[in-house]
Amino acid sequence: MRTDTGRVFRLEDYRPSDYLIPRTDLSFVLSPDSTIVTARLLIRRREGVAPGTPLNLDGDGLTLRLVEVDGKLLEETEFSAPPESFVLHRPPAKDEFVLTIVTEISPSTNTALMGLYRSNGVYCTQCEAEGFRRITYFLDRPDILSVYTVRIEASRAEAPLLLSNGNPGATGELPDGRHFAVWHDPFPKPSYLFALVAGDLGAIHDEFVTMSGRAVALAIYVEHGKERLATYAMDALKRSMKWDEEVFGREYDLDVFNIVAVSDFNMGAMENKGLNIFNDKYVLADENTATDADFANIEAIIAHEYFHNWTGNRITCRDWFQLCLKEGLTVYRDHEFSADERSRPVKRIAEVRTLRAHQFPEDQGPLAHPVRPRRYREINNFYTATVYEKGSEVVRMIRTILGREAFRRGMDLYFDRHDGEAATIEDFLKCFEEASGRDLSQFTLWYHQAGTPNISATSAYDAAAKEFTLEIEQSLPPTPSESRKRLMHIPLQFGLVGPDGQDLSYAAVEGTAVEDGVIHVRKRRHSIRFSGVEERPIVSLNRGFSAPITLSLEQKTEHRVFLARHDSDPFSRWQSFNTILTEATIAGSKRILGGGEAEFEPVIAEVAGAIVENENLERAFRALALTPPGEADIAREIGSNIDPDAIFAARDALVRRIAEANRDQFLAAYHRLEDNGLFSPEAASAGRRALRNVLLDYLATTQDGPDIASAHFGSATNMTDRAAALAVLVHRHCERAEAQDALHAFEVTHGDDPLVMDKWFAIQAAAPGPNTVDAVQRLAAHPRFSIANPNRLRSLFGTFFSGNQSGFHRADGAGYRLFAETVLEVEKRNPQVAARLATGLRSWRSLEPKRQELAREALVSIASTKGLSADLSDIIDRTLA
Ligand code: 0A1
Ligand code: ZN
Repeated sequence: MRTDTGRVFRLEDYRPSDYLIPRTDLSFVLSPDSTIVTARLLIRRREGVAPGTPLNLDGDGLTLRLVEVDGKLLEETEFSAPPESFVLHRPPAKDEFVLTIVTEISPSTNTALMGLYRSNGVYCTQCEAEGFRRITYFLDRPDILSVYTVRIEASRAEAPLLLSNGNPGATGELPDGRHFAVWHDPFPKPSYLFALVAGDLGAIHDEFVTMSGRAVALAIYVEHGKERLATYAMDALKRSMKWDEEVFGREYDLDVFNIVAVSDFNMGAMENKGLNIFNDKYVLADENTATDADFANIEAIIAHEYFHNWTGNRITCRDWFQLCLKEGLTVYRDHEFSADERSRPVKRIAEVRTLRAHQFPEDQGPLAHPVRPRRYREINNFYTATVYEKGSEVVRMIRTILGREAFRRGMDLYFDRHDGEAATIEDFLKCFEEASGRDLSQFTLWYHQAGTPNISATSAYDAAAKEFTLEIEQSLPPTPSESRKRLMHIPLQFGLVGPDGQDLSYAAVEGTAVEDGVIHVRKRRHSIRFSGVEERPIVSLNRGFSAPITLSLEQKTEHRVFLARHDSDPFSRWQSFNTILTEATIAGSKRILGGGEAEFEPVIAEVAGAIVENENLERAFRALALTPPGEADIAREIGSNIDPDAIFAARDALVRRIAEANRDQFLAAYHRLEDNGLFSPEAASAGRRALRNVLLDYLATTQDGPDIASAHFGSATNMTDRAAALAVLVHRHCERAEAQDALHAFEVTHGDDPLVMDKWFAIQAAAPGPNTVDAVQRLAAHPRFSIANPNRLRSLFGTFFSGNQSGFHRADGAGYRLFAETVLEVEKRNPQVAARLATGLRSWRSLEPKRQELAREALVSIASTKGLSADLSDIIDRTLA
């Protein structure tokens, strides 16, 4: 493990390397404790670099066994190999030479899960971002593209399956029960896309014929006995391949495409060329083990990794500052895929909820950074919601500004021009400027400035003149190390909604660029006058969430109610009701803090009732509309001096109020939506379950709540319903025997399935209230829990620290003490996962003063621990700064 050196990497320091590595031949002789890696690297001096310039390679924790140049063994004086690098002092003066390096590594003791490690007895690799240097010395940076040939040798009994990138080559038997396989990847790639898997796994196989008629052999490898659980992932893969051909004109390029599911994985999945490696959570699914959300995630992540083949692999990043070039764009592509495969409005609402839950707090706290950061200490900490989700929103805005056709021309130009290269954000933007003739220079600020812009708006209607005016003002709050911000180009989709719910037309508009239903905000203030507006409209702003901003729009509740009922844009319709619920909860929490009780206007419950009954709306949409904003959403809106207990109480009161007012109607709807016993993971069926389960959550607060939830649990024929009922019981009735019985029954049925048990841990870790700290501590000692496995850690501790407002932020600081202890314990094995857990306190400064002080103490206790990893100290230092 690298400990913190405090080194900062800066974008402006980028310079090309002195040497290139056009060919890389690797040989692995696998054994758990001592794997021998022989790297034969064709090294080419870059033009203009002085002959004899020292060659510096990256390394991390390697044991060097041997070095040769052009087949000649080197003396120890000719090179040095301190822990983090290899230096060849005087390389041959000729243009090219072959450097052979033999290193020894120990996969079985690699607990950081970076480089070559073992998961359940399977050898696997994770090289992004800087894991390849834990396998061999190399120019481990994304702008070094090399053609790889890989030979893997292992015991056949231990590893009958030997996989690497590219296409399969020779295989053969060796003495002593060993065998080998050779793989060749003709596409030059950066080292972070290297992968190797060796082990004893089961598989499902299929085939995809590409648009030019080439047959590609597809395989998904999983633990023996779990093959059947990979069928949904395979189906998603084939749909992704087809979609990328149809929508982006991108065809797959190798003879094989392999996916391997492993149970120990730091992130979701990895796009290694031709050999994607997945966290098994995002491959394995059937109705008894996976929820509808799991199916949707599997579809999205399978697509995401596959789409990287073009956006990431064929065109990669020049340096890690450009991470959003591949991630923001690929998230945009997977969002579009899911929108096409499922319901576009429902998908959009889900995306915005995710963005607000994960990216907004990042942007509004001490870890804020631009979509393209300018500096980092540990790149692993920049796989963030800002780079991924906001990065995707920025691409979506480009599409909104350019329109569909020009956007597609820009993408085509990008693929044509940069195929086989390591590119930058500037390269990317230039393609859209050229393809559309538009000037995107002001828009570029979305990549460079951190923080969430705010738009405030007021409106007025002059009935006599038939004029409607909109006053719009943009502002961007300061973020760490960026106190002054420049004005952004914000594309706001809008409509002027008339009394019948239809958009009103207008004769002319004055004051700014309004184009095809989009206001292009570029200045601090805009005064926009629409003339010829026949009736008083209600303005619907930021339709479809066209820009990732916060909106301060003075609007009466009755106008919001009108939009919630009638806006033709489904996103805005959802937003209007969500804003009503948010504002009501905030007002309720203020009253509670003042010693009173939360009160709610009756119209809120009325609208909720009307939504349930509105058969013109998709069920999944209705489910989302009825889902009250989470406690963290409310806290974010309040912004400072947060008391999570008051928010919890207000939200709970709102749910009870809505349920009480609509009890009979909700119960009737709940019964109407009953399961017919036949399961399909498709969006329409999932929507029915989602609506029924939201109703269950409301009904659980009413008189027969525990009985209804318990019956729901007992009769569930799929995991979505079972997990929903368990959550309702544990979160709303944890003191009742029904809750404990359900927990027990769930454990008896699913105790041997770690991924399902993750739900059991997570549901308990998310239980609101002061007792959950102790419960989480108890669960950490449960035989099914393991501190070594990232999925277990995330389900128990990740859920508690980042997903349980009232439980984690217990007033006496017990949650924070558990936080410090756990983060330090995890860090000893896996710094990357520890650093992620540690982001659970990133919003500590918005807490009320007492909690703030207790949180600060916990953070300081971590910061003052000696020998912290670069990953963890980077997060803690920035959080405290
Ligand atoms: N590129 C992957 C995500 C990923 C990033 C880092 C990892 O290890 C440190 C692993 C995976 C993706 O976007 O899917
Ligand atoms: Zn990605």
